[in-house]
Amino acid sequence: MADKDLDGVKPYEGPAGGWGALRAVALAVRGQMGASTETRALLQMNQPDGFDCPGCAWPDPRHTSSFEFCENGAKAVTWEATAKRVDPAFFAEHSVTELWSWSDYALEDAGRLTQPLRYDAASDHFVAIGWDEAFARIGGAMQAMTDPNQMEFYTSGRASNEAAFLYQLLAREYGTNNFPDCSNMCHEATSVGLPKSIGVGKGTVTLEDFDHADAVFCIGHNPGTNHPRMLGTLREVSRRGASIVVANPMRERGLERFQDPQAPVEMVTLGATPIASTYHLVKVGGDAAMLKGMMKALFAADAADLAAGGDGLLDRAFIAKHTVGLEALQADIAAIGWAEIEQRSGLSRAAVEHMARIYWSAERVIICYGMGITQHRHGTENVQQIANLLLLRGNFGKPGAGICPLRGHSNVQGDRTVGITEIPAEPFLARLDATFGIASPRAHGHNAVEAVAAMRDGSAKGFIGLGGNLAVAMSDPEASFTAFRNLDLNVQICTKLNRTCLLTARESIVLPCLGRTEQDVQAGGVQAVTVEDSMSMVHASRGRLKPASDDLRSEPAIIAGIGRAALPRTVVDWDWLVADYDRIRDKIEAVFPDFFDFNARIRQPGGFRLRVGASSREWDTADGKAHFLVFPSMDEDEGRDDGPLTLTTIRSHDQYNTTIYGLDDRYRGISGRRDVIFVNAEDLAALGLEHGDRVDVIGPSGRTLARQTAVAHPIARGSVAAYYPEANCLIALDDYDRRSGTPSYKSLPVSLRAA
Ligand SMILES: Nc1nc2c(c(=O)[nH]1)N[C@H]1C(S)=C(S)[C@@H](COP(=O)(O)OP(=O)(O)OC[C@H]3O[C@@H](n4cnc5c(=O)[nH]c(N)nc54)[C@H](O)[C@@H]3O)O[C@H]1N2
Ligand SMILES: Nc1nc2c(c(=O)[nH]1)N[C@H]1C(S)=C(S)[C@@H](COP(=O)(O)OP(=O)(O)OC[C@H]3O[C@@H](n4cnc5c(=O)[nH]c(N)nc54)[C@H](O)[C@@H]3O)O[C@H]1N2
Ligand SMILES: [Mo]
Repeated sequence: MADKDLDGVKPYEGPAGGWGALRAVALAVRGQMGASTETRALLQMNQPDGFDCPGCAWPDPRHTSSFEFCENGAKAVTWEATAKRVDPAFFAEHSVTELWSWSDYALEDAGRLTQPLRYDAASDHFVAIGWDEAFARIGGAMQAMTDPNQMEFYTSGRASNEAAFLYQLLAREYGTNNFPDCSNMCHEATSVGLPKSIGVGKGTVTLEDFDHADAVFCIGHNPGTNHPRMLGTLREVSRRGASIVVANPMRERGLERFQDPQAPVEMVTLGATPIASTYHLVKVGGDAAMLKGMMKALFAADAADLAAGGDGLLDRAFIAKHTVGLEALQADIAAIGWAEIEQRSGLSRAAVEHMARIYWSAERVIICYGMGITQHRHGTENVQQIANLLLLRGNFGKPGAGICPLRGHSNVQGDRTVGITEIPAEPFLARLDATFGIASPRAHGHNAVEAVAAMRDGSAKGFIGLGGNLAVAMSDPEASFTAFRNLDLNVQICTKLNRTCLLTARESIVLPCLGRTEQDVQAGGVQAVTVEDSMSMVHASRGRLKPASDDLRSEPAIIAGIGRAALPRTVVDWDWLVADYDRIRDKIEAVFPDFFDFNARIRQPGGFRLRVGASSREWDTADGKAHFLVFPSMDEDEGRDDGPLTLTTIRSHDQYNTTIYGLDDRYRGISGRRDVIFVNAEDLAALGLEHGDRVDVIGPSGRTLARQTAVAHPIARGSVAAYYPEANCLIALDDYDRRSGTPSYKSLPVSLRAA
């Protein structure tokens, strides 16, 4: 008999949003901040003159709307604007060894950092130091490196364009392209895969396109939790009568029905709007088969239509004028059989044909996707199959149509745009060098997996983290913890304490920075920063709150301080640039022509949209065409033994990546805990297990996540799901997409054993 534990497990019957969301906001505010600042801060979020929400990258209606309510945006703000502080007294009381035993939740919940810290090995405590000493120590350690490629410059996607641009300048003047970044664990498959298909590694739609789409597909993303403001958009799509088709291994409440807290009638009558018109529980890792199956059905229907004297279902004029590669794609699709499609996708032929019919019956289609598509060994090919499907019916560059990757961090897309990349293109480096008079290195650098491997193996010796919590976000904590502990220098620029800060190196420095919500004053006065959302809209963000401590510095100012200290012969006037961020923006404009009139255009309400060629059928590929690309397989886990079950890792409703706000996952019916694994009831029965049994989850090479409670859940047969980051111990560091470097966080062969 396995031992059972059903505490806090109870199915959730309500819609997404609604009064539960309002209640959660009230609790978050009460738990983290004083009443005086809360309303002001929340009301200034995503306003023409306020700060950009540090939550997700979903755009706002021109940043001119009245306050758009979002529970998880409110959690992100209250978490940052908390009244709690970790001050020198806190660090005098708690040694690093003691803090290591705290949970990730407790570490961040302790509060905002207030001044620079240095690890003192003799006492095993962090001690407060001044900024000059911090910069001098960092500069000394960086100058002691024998090769600039021994340094890793990590970026998490909350950094502003201005901070990210200065950061890449610092690293390139220092002499390396080692830019591991959170995007490497997230939408790298998009950044690498889409340019080959359509010439740009970004989404092609704008918010307005959702007003014109006849069908919207949502594949592998969970908007109710991760982009809650998108539910408002999907609600409108649904109310217009357009189709919303979902492919997701789990039933996610936000994709089923939504009670809009901004819609008084819905709130008062406890009504809700249905979201998905069709919901398919595709198997984890079954998307390639599903997408190829949809294309197979489309080709068959097209041939039948032609045979019956019709014009066919493909957009042949578009294909002839704009694309290459159709024949190869058709040959590849013709070679696959329905039995394999059904087996790999977990969907019946009828279900796949039904999805395909909705697709070809719609004149204008948007396909949205998230981590369910990208975080696989063949994430890049998955993204390209989505592009193929859209190209077949000319669903690019017309109103209401296009591809819509749901980006992660609020400025992860902007950071890439302004030069955070380990594989920089030559024209960009040439302009950077000409603008500043530096000689950027040409050799490609490390992505996130490569950086951790280099640190583990000892070839990288120094790390700076501009935000983030890499050691916890990365797969294989054993490898990443060892990697960080090997270092000569570990610098963390952050707002709150996290586990990566506690992985002490020979020299460990924590530098506390301003958050998005806080006022940023430099020599030239009050500053604004800029960010780019998921739809390539760039706009200004101005924090208004009083900083958590008088001793915080902005991210640009911190980077400038490191630049001065680490580069004794620097040709960059760091202090001059940081005195007035308009000057940084002028330099961004000089390096990236798409930012013409940058300072003028961000002063317009709503900012401006960066050029996305594919949005107007301009394909920035070598031959100027869009490309159909073949994935000659449907096995997303090629080259790996199949386990009896495939595990995916997901976010709870109460977390922001490695930041755990609380222990509830309301829409999945979990409260007060995270030690669960979601399993299909029939799979449980077949394994001789029951709802509530304690199980060990066994991954490749015997890696084990012990004592999870198996929860019966509406999830595809053969698929199981557990929370990130707890499940990262099951994933090996070298388990990643060979094209994009993205860890395969979303498909791991596992088995379950009664604990
Ligand atoms: N509140 C909040 N907001 C966030 C974040 C957060 O942690 N909290 N994180 C931010 C970041 S960095 C990112 S990248 C985004 C992440 O946003 P999402 O992409 O929505 O993130 P995940 O929670 O990883 O969820 C993926 C969804 O994919 C499904 N899925 C899992 N495996 C598969 C598969 O093989 N195929 C398909 N079709 N679906 C699958 C899961 O059931 C789940 O619904 O959100 C951003 N916004
Ligand atoms: N198994 C599994 N692993 C995953 C994923 C998954 O789906 N499954 N998702 C992956 C994805 S999509 C991503 S993006 C990564 C996330 O990886 P990261 O971006 O590295 O991690 P976060 O948890 O977002 O970083 C949180 C830390 O950022 C700091 N911080 C917060 N705000 C600010 C700020 O304004 N400035 C600065 N300087 N610091 C700040 C805080 O100190 C906080 O502790 O994780 C990846 N890991
Ligand atoms: Mo992400």
